[in-house]
Amino acid sequence: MTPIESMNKIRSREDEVTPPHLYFNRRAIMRAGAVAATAATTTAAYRWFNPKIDIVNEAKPIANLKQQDESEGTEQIRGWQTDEEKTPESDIISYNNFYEFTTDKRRVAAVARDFQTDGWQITIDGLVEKPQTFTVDQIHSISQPEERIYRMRCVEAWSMVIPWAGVPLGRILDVVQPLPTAKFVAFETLLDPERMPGQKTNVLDWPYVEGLRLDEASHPLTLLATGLYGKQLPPQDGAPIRLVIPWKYGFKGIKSIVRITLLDKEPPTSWNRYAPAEYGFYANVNPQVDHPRWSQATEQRIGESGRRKTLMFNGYEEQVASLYEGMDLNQFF
Ligand SMILES: Nc1nc2c(c(=O)[nH]1)N[C@H]1C(S)=C(S)[C@@H](COP(=O)(O)O)O[C@H]1N2
Ligand SMILES: [Mo]
Repeated sequence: MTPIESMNKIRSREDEVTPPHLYFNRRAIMRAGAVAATAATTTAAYRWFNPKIDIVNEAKPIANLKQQDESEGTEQIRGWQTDEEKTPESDIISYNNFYEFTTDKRRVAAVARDFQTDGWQITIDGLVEKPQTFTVDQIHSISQPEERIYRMRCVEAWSMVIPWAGVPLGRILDVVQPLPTAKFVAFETLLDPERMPGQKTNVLDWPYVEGLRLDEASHPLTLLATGLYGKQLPPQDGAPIRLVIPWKYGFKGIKSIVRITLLDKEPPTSWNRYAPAEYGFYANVNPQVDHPRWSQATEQRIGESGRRKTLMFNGYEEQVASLYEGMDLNQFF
């Protein structure tokens, strides 16, 4: 283990038990009479000088969160959890892509800190029997929120393991009842440049939009996430509700969703519009299909030192490959 790795380990363990402000006080007292060069002292110094670790998610716990049943590894087989080490919460909430706030990954949390999501509503309309508008509480009452520990692979070749909390999107679609003509699902982020200052720039066309085929959207792995590490999503991770599709590149996981519309044709998607030669509609993780400007064969797991091999469908091949039978996977990037 490298020093950084062991530091990360200690850091994540202590994050679980002590809020940072208390931790600093306790450490300060200990340091007064302490012997230097212990791992704990190194960690305290690291924390002291590295501002990113001041970021804490102070949101409320997700009420009534269902933990997965680990008996006989069933949940592993379903892909709902993994043996791989979870990325520390402090990393998940301080290294983000959310262009509505800033394109600087390490500053999203600070810029988004005061993003107000009270009274948030999400409308589902289009080709459905019963169009409807939901609050996050109503989403939770349709299906008990569950914990899902998924790998997350960004198209930029970094990855994390994130314990999400959320509700399978398919359960919500069952309530609105897609019409037989519905084949695709379009998603839209909030458009409000006053609350999302990045929308005053033209790095992307706003609002951010994404899409799935209806069968992808209804797949049991596809999650409408409302939390991580058992607490409500912090703004930087897409509060109060975002999409998670673990076998696709991270940009498909659209954040802060206000509208979901069922359609009979493929909807436009933000990154495909921006650079059609670089980002496709499907965007399934595929180590054999390189991005035009870099390889997708390996990835940097945040908190690890070496690189690891990227897995086909991000390791969910068994669960999702049948969705793409007969398609040329090298073409549908
Ligand atoms: N609305 C919106 N959703 C978004 C993005 C964005 O810029 N805006 N970035 C995407 C990208 S590229 C990634 S990798 C993931 C990052 O999610 P995380 O910050 O919670 O890890 O969010 C995705 N969803
Ligand atoms: Mo990404």
